[in-house]
Amino acid sequence: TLKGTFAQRSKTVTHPLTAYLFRLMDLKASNLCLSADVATARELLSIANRVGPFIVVLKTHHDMVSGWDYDPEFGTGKKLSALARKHGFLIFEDRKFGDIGNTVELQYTSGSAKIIEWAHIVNVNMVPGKASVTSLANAAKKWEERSHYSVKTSVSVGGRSRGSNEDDEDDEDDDEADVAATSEGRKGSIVSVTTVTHQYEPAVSPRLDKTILEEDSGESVSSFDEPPSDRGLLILAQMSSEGNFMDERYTNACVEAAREHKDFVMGFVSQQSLNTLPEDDFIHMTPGCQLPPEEEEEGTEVKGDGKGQQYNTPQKLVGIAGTDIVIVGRGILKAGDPQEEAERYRSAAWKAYTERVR
Ligand code: UP6
Repeated sequence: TLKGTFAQRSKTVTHPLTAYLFRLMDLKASNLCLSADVATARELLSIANRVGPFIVVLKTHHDMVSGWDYDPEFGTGKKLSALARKHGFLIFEDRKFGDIGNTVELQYTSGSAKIIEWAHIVNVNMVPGKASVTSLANAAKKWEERSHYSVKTSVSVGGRSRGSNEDDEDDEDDDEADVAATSEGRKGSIVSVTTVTHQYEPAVSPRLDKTILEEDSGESVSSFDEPPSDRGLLILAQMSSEGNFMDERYTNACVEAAREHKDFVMGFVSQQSLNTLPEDDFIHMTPGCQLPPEEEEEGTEVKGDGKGQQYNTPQKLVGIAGTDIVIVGRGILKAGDPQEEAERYRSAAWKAYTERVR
């Protein structure tokens, strides 16, 4: 898949959220994720609004943000979701869950933060074993079922019944379609069963701070479709930090777990592409990315942060190692003009991608 374009991959990938993300990347010409490691909720919303046009994923560490408002209707999570819809990006809470299955499930869905409610994507540190992935997958499934309802329309003309989901080859597994087929069956056979899924929307949309909205430079309402309501997981398979313990055997076990949960696992946080089998189409997001300062030559080595972080350029990560999205924190946040710097990173990462697939 190193040569496959994001547009092509959006059509074939299994996970609906990955398909949406690939489409977004193609539309916005961006494979940039901002790691919004800021101190306050106010700064978080402000930077999300300013950098939103240049990114496709916003990564958070909600537990380093002070002043996080936990209100389920009007809190920080809901405000972030509103900005995500407005600019077209997904929210990735970099929680790196790392405990027994039962605990990670509760940490994902409960507590003050209720991460599952506002984060499209989370990630897991697989040290405790594969059960943590299974538990998060089950939690997401339960949540997805709860927050949806279905409306069914059946047409009876003659022929065999089938669900509207074209990927669903096996009608026997589709309980709801079977029920519809049985009730309609008395009158005649069914040619199509259409399932329309609606998402519950809060009655009032979250009030975004007026000053935050006014910081916006231009057009404010985007025309991006709503993302699917599916939740997604990234497995932390490789780290950027010096001397980390994620060796090849560990990374391979992560890939194995991902293949076992393709309906929930979107891909990896990794330093290289881990798609090795022909059917693998996982997405790869990569932290430890910086560009040399603008005045220096392209391709210059980038130093670490003196605290174990190691940096590579988008050219090396996307162009050579074959990852898809670069995750940039301080490279953008510490710049004099974060908006301008986000555009510089977007353009460099996108160039690395277009040259790779050419
Ligand atoms: N992160 C890494 N390396 C990993 C996994 N995650 O740096 O292997 C996260 C950090 C931070 C961000 O927790 O939020 O990515 C990198 O930030 P930086 O660009 O400012 O170094």
